[in-house]
Amino acid sequence: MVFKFLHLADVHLDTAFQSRSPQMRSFLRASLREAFRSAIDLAISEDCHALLVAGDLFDNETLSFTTERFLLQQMNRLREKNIAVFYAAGNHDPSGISYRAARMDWPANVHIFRSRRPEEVPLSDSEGNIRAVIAGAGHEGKRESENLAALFPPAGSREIPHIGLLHALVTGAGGSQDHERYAPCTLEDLREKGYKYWALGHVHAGEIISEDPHVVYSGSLMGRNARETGSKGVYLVEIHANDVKIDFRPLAPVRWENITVDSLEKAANFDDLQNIITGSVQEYFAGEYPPERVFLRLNLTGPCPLYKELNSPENIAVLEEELSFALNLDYIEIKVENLLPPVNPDHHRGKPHILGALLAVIDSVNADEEMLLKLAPEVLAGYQKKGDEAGKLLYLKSLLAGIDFEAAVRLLEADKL
Ligand SMILES: [Mn+2]
Repeated sequence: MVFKFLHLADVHLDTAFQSRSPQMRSFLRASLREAFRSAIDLAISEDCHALLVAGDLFDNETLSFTTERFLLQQMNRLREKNIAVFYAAGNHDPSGISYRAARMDWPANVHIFRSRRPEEVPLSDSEGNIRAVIAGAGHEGKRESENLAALFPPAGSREIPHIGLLHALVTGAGGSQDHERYAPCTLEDLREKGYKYWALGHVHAGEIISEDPHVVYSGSLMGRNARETGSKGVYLVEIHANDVKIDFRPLAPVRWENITVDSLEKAANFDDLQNIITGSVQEYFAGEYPPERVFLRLNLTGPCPLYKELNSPENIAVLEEELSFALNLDYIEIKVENLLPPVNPDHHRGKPHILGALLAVIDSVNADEEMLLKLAPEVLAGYQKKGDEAGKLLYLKSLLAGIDFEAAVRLLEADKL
């Protein structure tokens, strides 16, 4: 028997989008709903047996009446097509009695894994044969600190596929450092259960952590800021006996990209600046924009003669506007925190002034490893290994990288930069 389902997670319907303008906020919220509606469309058009939601379907504090109604309508569309929904609560939509998920009027096809104690729910076909067993557990509160995965029962049967559904942090997964350690577990905790597929939520980057068995973060359904870049969507999964086929389907109407431009040394005026940036962005996309609406964060970094001008919010706003027009992008935000004044330490080396002398000291320490070890403090914050002199030297040199530049910026008067 075949079991076909969609795995999605981290939709975060009605994200606050606090730092955005009211117009942008409502656009992004509408885009999240659009992405979710597309997932429902896909589950229906692909004749899925189930939709698996691995938590953070919405943000408990900010879910509006309109979106609550929208969500229930979408679940009802699945009910009309006989598609089951399995939903394991996450830390943003916990299932405890005082939270929204517990009080909503979910249609009968929706099974919510509310308890942090895992339970197993069989899914049968019209003749009563068990197609699959979904094992899931939910976050009852906002800060689940226990390893919930460890409590899951091992798969009893080899014939019937067992699917795990959980919002959890698998330690060591890519992007896991960006997320809170809620319901932490190891890959081994999941592997040893004998399940065919683990549908996970929490890490927004999305990752196939293992293929035997499949342990998968679907990632956020839509990127919500410049840290969640690239194509976003769901996994369409088909399990037939021992064969597990998974297919990523992009669904988000919006896609974030994050581009760093660090070649601004020659940007002497506004036109130069625009030309360099548009060139870099076009190169990044290699002449072909993705099909989604692109939201772009531009990080301007490194030395730039327009350093001071780019400190003005008004100038940034004009640059953002002109660039989005020139590049035909829906939205651009520019970050200049890592921009530097156009200093070249080489121009000051060997000169008879304080900066010249300081640069000479820096250069001599850089070239003299014995001296460097002698100057290093006993305890180093970032390097604790004992007895590894080569490693310690590498670490010390990494600390010195760019210090000549730093010295020049600090010692030169602003108008001489
Ligand atoms: Mn999340």
